[in-house]
Amino acid sequence: MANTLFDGLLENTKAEARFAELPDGRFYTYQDVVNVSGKFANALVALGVKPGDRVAVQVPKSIEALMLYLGTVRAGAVFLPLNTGYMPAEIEYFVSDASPALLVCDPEKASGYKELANRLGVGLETLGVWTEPGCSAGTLLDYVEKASPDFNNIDRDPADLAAILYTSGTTGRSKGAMLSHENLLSNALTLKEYWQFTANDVLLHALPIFHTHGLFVATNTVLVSGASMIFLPGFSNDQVIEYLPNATAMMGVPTFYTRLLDDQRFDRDLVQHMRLFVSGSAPLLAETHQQFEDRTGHRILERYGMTETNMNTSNPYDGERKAGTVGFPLPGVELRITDPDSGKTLDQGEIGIIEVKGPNVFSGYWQMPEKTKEEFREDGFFITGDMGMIDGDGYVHIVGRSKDLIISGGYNVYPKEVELLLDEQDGVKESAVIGVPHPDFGEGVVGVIVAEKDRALEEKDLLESIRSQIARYKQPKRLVFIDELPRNTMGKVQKNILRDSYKDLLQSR
Ligand code: MCA
Ligand code: AMP
Repeated sequence: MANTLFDGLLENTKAEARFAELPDGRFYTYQDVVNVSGKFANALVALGVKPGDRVAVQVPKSIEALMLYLGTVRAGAVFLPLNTGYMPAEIEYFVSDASPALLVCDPEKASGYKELANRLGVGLETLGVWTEPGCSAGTLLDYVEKASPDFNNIDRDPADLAAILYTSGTTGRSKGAMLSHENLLSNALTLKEYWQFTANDVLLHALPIFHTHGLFVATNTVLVSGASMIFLPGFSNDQVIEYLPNATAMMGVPTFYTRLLDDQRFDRDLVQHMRLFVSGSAPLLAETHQQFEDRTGHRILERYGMTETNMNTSNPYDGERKAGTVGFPLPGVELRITDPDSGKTLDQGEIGIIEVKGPNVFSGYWQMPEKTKEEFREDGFFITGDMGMIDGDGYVHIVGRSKDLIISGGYNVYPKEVELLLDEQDGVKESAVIGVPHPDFGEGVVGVIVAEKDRALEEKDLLESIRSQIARYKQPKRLVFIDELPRNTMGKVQKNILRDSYKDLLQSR
């Protein structure tokens, strides 16, 4: 027996090789990864975490948070990362739904979470950045510092759960995607081969680590390749430009690349030595792809994935990287395009819903068997909700979404969740939330509001009233007030008309 994910990820690594370089000057070798994640695993056990328990984590990006992820996996528990932008009301939902054994939060947020943790009967620990032994960086490290680095990994089968990641739902209720050891390991191995990662690679890591992209695509691929990374706390042009000369590869959302292209320091000389730039999480405009090539000589490699499925398709490493497409199904992934109504498989060139099947695809939504059933076909294909087609050369194109979803700077916003909140506000009769073009984030959130009769509402007051209730990136960048929402004969709000009317609203920076 073995711990499928941890053993698989670390299988070919060399103890003395470098795993991470941090901007504060610290380095982690692979031996450090084993020792420190072992300490975290022992600390979790000391805190009463048992195999199968969930460990919910909302902490700033740090190497310690990564070690907590690996420690959780080694202890046989289930890692549940949460966006650092979520407000306490949002956290309460995830904690009630997943009933974790432990909630680990930012030391600065602990006082705000005590009552919630007590009420829900969840252990609360804090984790900050551990710059040196003994530094006060949260309560979890008190256990970690005392713990032994030796830990006998808990056996976990390929089908056992390694992580739960929440994705927002079209009904406004978030769903926990259950990801197994096999889902994560198989995808990491596939990406290593497909993108030709080796122990010589240095990945510039500027993504957040509470999502599939930064946590699994980036980190697991580095681990399984025995490669190393420069682990930045977040994305900023200054830091990326400073560290690019020491990197060989970078992964990002399209906003990273448009921001870099806006910076004259980002030029051919700076990136001449680079091997690979990967983009995903949101559509990369063909125009950005072209500008990037003109400026740097590199063709960005675009790929397509989802929280529920990890990575599904990718443009080839060798061979034509076709702008505006997400490439071919990855080895082991079956992909088909179906008719949204009948579910029948469509011919090449026809537009329909993208469905996928493979070892990368999750097993279902946490405690939502009905919802899970709705999103899988009987033959095991998962219905992604993305609209696409396959061209004559076999490249997959994403042409839209059948789900009402906004992707802003790589973060998903489900309009329903924001509409429910706006509708609750004093003086609001109803609302419709839409995504419109945004020069930095690709799409930006706009709320269209109908006020109750004889009520005059102010944009800034209404925005203020929701400010502390949902994550900042979900909040509308602008609100507009109209007398009536356009509806079709079935009474459904015609969001396409609204999107057209307000398409220029966020265009000026
Ligand atoms: C920040 N703000 C945003 C966003 N980010 N608003 C809308 N959408 C966003 N993505 C808000 C801030 O709160 C702030 O508001 C204002 O916008 C300006 O913030 P700024 O400082 O410019 O932002 P930033 O801190 O530089 O962040 C932008 C970012 C970040 C670097 C693009 O959003 C980011 O790291 N995105 C990556 C997301 C990601 O990893 N997605 C992968 C998930 P105010 O000033 O008013 O307070 S998808 C996934 O995993 C699937 C599987 C896949 O395929 O990969
Ligand atoms: P998430 O639920 O956060 O995992 O986001 C997954 C969604 O992001 C997918 O269903 C797609 O709609 C979108 N997505 C991911 N990669 C791409 C891409 N390269 N092009 C267009 N959309 C993408």
